[in-house]
Parts: sequence; C-alpha cells; structure tokens
Amino acid sequence: MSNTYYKSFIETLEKEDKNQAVRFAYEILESNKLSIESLYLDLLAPSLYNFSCKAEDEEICIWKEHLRTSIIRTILEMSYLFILKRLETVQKNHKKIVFLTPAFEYHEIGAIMNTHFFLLNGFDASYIGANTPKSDILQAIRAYQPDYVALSVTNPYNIVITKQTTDEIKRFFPNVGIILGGQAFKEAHNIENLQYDYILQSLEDIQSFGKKVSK
Ligand code: B12
Repeated sequence: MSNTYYKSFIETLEKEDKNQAVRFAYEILESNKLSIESLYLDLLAPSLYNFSCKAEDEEICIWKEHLRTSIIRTILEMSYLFILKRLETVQKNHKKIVFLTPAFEYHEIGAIMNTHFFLLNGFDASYIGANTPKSDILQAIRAYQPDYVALSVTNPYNIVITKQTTDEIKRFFPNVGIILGGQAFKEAHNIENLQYDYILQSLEDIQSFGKKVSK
C-alpha cells in the first residue's frame, strides 16, 4: 500500500510543491493510512535516497537537493504533533538519549527520524543538532546528563572526528553509553578502533534495544 502513496508523494516532490507535499503527509497520518514509522521509512527516506537530477538541471542539482531536504524536514517537524499523540500511550523507560551528528557531518535527516523512533520506544530522546563540535557535545552531556549519546554519521570522511569525539566522551564520561548509527558504519572497517557501546541501524534495532534496557 505504501508503494502507491510513494508514487503520489514523489510526484508532488518532483513539482517541488512544498505545500502539497506537507498536506499529503499530514493527511496520511491524520487518517491513519500509514504509521509514522512507515511514512518515514517507506516515503520520506527513499524520496531522498532515490533523489537524482535531470541532465538539464545539473548546475542547480545541489539546490534541488537542498529544497527537497527542506521539504522532508518540514514534514518531520509536522509529524511531531502525531508523535505527541502516540506518546500518550507509550510506556516510558526513563533513559535519556542525546542525539546529534558530529562536527562536519551535515546529513541530519536520519538523526531526526531516529530520535523520533527512540521517543516512540519509550526513551526520553532529544535531537540537539548537526555538525556539533566536540566541545559542545561534552557541554551538552554535562548539562543534560544523558544515559546515552547517539551519533549519526553518513560520510566516511567523518570517522576521524567521530573517533576523537567518542574518545573524549569515554574519557570524561565513562558511564555514558555511546550509540553509533548511519551509513558510514555499514563498512565494518570504519568501526574498528572506535569506542562505542552499541551500533544500531534500524527501527528493529531500536525496538530490541528498548526491550533490553527496560528489563
Ligand atoms: C540530502 C543529502 C545531502 C544534504 C543533507 C541535508 C540535511 N539537512 O541532512 C546536503 C546537501 C547538505 C548534503 C551534503 C553532502 N553530501 Co549528501 N546526500 C544527501 C542524500 C541525497 C540523502 C541523505 C538522507 O537524508 N537520506 C535519508 C536518511 C533517512 O537516510 P540515512 O541518513 O541513511 O538514515 C537512515 C539509516 O542510515 C539509519 N540511521 C542513520 N543514522 C542512524 C543512527 C542510529 C542510532 C540509528 C538507529 C539509525 C540510523 O536510519 C535512517 C532510516 O533508515 C544522500 C543520498 C543517499 N543515498 O543517502 C547524499 C549522500 C549521503 N551525500 C553524499 C556526499 C558525498 C555529500 C557531500 C560531501 C557533497 C559535497 N561534495 O559537498 C556533502 C557533505 C556534507 C557534510 N559535510 O556532511 C554521498 C555520501 C557518499 C559517501 N558514502 O561518502 C551520498 C550518499 C550521495 C552519493 N551517492 O554520492 N547531502
């Protein structure tokens, strides 16, 4: 079923019609045609993965990508109203997670989506931003005292800064668990030498992790 909605959604995105795309996603959630999880994973994520430009748009391709990302981001913010509604029935596990992308990592859509998935699985999760400098991450840990810090990393070039960041987190806050996820960690050699506690990559991983910490 989500396939049919995906086709219609892509048509609105190809027209770059932000209002129609946001209304379309709102209507899907409002009428329970798809869950928040399915909207994110079956419509929003593939609309970015499959993004490509026509040959004649080559020079403005990056702007088209930015515009599409900004539409998706607005839909994620809009969806928060539906998350609030779902949270009324979610049992909390009282585990706090600070979610971010490290310095130089601008890809943030996966981080925002997964922050929402953690919330829906009972965690007290907050997304604090993309391209977050090491010192700011340490300050955030000091201020919010989370149980876990989750880092989403897409670009393998950012593994070096991720290593520096995770080393410092473990040095100053050895009891804070480090969760890593994102495209950069799909290659096993990118994980070697990093200090972390969990690699999570999917909604199912978050659901199992939620069950484990609630025991
Ligand atoms: C949108 C986009 C951008 C936007 C990002 C805007 C934003 N606000 O996020 C902008 C224009 C800024 C951008 C910039 C660049 N990008 Co870009 N970008 C993309 C694009 C088209 C979509 C990424 C996305 O949002 N996908 C959708 C989300 C939902 O997917 P996701 O992040 O993978 O997350 C999913 C999972 O990985 C997982 N997940 C992610 N994190 C976590 C964490 C946890 C804990 C868990 C449980 C799960 C999890 O959950 C999500 C849902 O399943 C991809 C194409 C692609 N194939 O991914 C290229 C892509 C990622 N970009 C790429 C590149 C090269 C760049 C640039 C270097 C380009 C340049 N020359 O300037 C810069 C780098 C900027 C930087 N310093 O970070 C490459 C990366 C290649 C590589 N592997 O090295 C890609 C793959 C394009 C390509 N095919 O070449 N980009």
